[in-house]
Amino acid sequence: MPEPAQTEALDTIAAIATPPGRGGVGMVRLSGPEALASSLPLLQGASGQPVVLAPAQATYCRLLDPATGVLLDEAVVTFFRAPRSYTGEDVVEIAAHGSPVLLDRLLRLLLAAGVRLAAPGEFTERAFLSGRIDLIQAEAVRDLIEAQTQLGAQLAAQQLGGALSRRVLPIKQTLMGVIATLEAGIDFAEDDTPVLSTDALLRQLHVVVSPLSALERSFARGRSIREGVTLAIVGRPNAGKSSLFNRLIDRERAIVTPEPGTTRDTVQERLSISGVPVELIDTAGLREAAGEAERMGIEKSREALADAGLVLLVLDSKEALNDEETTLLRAAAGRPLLIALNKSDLLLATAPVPAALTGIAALAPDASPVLCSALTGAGLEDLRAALARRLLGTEHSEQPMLTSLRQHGAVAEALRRAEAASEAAAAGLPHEVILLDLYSALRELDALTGATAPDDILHLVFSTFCIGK
Ligand SMILES: Nc1nc2c(ncn2[C@@H]2O[C@H](COP(=O)(O)OP(=O)(O)OP(=O)(O)O)[C@@H](O)[C@H]2O)c(=O)[nH]1
Ligand SMILES: [Mg+2]
Repeated sequence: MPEPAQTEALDTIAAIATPPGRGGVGMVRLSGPEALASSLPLLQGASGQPVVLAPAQATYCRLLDPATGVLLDEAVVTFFRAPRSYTGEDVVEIAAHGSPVLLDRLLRLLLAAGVRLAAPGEFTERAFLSGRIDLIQAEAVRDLIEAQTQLGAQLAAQQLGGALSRRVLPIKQTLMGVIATLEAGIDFAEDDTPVLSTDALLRQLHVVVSPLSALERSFARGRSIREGVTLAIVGRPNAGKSSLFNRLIDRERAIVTPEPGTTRDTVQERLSISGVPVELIDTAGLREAAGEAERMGIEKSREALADAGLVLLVLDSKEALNDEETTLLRAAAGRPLLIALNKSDLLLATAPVPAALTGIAALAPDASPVLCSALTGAGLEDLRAALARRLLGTEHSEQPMLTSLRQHGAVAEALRRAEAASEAAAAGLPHEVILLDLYSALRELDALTGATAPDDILHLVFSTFCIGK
């Protein structure tokens, strides 16, 4: 847990914490020193008596306009006394009926009583400022709310529980240990204190670099799960792109006909592949277009191809690569690409080898194409598994992952500095020089958990939250 970054008393904030629109229950949340005093004038017991709110207990109340005494609603009100609350401050949660009109009135009455409207993410920001959670956990609150798949939610919950922070802590401790040893060596150099040997120093630095490097690599996976991936299905007309698209989303969404050039506009659907939110795009077959509409469709295919995080190239198993496909494979070099050899059901027992294999081996030797049939469903599970491997990477690990660009930036920089320190140590440079890099690495790890994050970074993080959280 970081030290409280701010100790002065903040003002009292309020917001509607439930989503806009009608619902069974709607909640207004207050946090700050005046949370209780500001809400009590609006509350009354069941038989009109003044309300006493015991901490951490739900209390049935009548909601009134304090100026007119008009009954607004009935509510269940919970008071959390500082520091045992979400924000670490006094918090009052008024759960009334989920009527936007009512909740708006309630909020206005509180604002009239001197409470301020909360900014996006301000409740969580206060939890961070009070030292109750670190910055990684604060980001996890936002990620949990915004998770697109069960896996994404699970990952965020793990991070909220402090799993990622706990993975960073031992790295930071080792780093501080190395710094302390080197500092001691410098301070006592004149007193014959044995200075760390280069070998011993390199070994210790390895204990920092190696887990940092694994953590840095975890971002590819964490990012896919949190942000999702765009997956474009491309290929020549009639290869079976739309048929495969329909198979993957498990319904007949795209039009399929035996006529080449069927798909014109791109067709998009969201689905989850092994917990990764995927935006699947079916595109028009690539060829010299016959007419205006098809030409425009093909232009859109090329745009989808350029923007996609992962490309699924669909080939016809019976056909050798044509010029368009050859160019495409050449252009795809170095980009995440998966090849499906579709229509495997049409391969003859006498000629079971797909005609395109030689061309693929020459142009994309690492592609490991998947043989399948959108018609019979053969190989579809292999295709899904291959897609999952591409989306999640092969580095299987139950370890918590980096999920935001901010986290990745800090870890990548810490790693770069730690590696520079190792190189300096290997080159026999003075410990003062090595220490400069190590201190920089430490600063990055502190920024990661928010122990020393500058205000503008904090503002950036919390401004991405929704109001009321
Ligand atoms: N035998 C066989 N036919 C298939 C298979 N996949 C698709 N087809 C047939 O191939 C034809 C074209 O399929 P589509 O899915 O429309 O092909 P497409 O690649 O989307 O074609 P365009 O939209 O024109 O670019 C249809 O008649 C499909 O039924 C397969 O695995 N085996
Ligand atoms: Mg199609």
